[in-house]
Amino acid sequence: MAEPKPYGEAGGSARAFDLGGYLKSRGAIVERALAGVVAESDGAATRLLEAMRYSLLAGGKRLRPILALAACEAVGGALDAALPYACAMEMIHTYSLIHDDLPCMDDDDLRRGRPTNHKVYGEALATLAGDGLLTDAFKVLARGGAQAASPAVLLETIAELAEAAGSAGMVGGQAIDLLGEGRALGLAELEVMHRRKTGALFVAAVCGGARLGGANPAQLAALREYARALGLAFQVIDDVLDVEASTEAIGKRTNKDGARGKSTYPALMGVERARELAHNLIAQATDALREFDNRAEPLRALAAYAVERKL
Ligand code: GRG
Repeated sequence: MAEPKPYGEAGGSARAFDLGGYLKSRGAIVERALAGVVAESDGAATRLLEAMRYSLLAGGKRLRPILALAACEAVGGALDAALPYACAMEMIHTYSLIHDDLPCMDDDDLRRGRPTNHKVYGEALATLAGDGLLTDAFKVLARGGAQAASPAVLLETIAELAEAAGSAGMVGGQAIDLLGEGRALGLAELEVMHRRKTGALFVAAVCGGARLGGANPAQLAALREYARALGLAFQVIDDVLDVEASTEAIGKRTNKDGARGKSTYPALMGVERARELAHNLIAQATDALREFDNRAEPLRALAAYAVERKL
């Protein structure tokens, strides 16, 4: 891979950070790598691969893989060290969206501006496409990561990702969400649910990327704090967009939480206070990066973007 210039240098002078350029450059690296992680044909199972590629290569903000790369860069690591991990993150995120959209879960027709996986491939193949992406993510990480990381670092990264994606993290959060439908959750319960359902993958993205980039324990602790605050802020804004944005603008059905009587931040505290909460969380996230030099500028800018985004 042609190595793009890392942002900033240790002790280097501050300059205005071009987040648009950064997202474009790191996004392009992620897209290229993702295009190669699922084969195009496999004899009798080619339709399964097609279903996996349909959702994986459908765009999306690529926020989790870009966060993994940015965290790797923030601690002075080379992008190649975190690229298989970045791909694994997006594969797991995509599987969660495919399964979340199934009729037995949120029953959605539109995702990333196109028909959901099961609308095109049917429920059974969509379920398998999600299963394939989840399982293959660990293959991509274990095989690709072995070239850049020590066995101990890679093993810890794999364990942390499994924990974040599984019953202790995202899957557990999804279960809390489903089991809580039809009953009003308080703010504390809502936070616990979102920290697992959405936040855990953000923490894994940042900490895994940093670990593979050679982070020391103090850096990892600070980055964990950053990612915990960022993940929750992202979710608060997701709730706000569900109320305020149009379906055309964000490429998925909006106002679905309210329609289902689900507890959300705007429902519990109003849109204005929800936005204020998100801004406070981003201030916390940014403060957690105080010891980092300007190689953490992408992480700082990504935090601001998470609350200012319109999709
Ligand atoms: C089915 C195991 C399982 C888990 C589902 C992530 C998730 C858990 C459900 C998605 C539902 C949802 C809308 C959650 C809110 C936050 C979120 C994850 C939004 C989607 O992520 P983006 O905005 O999407 O990063 P793109 O398409 O840009 O990647």
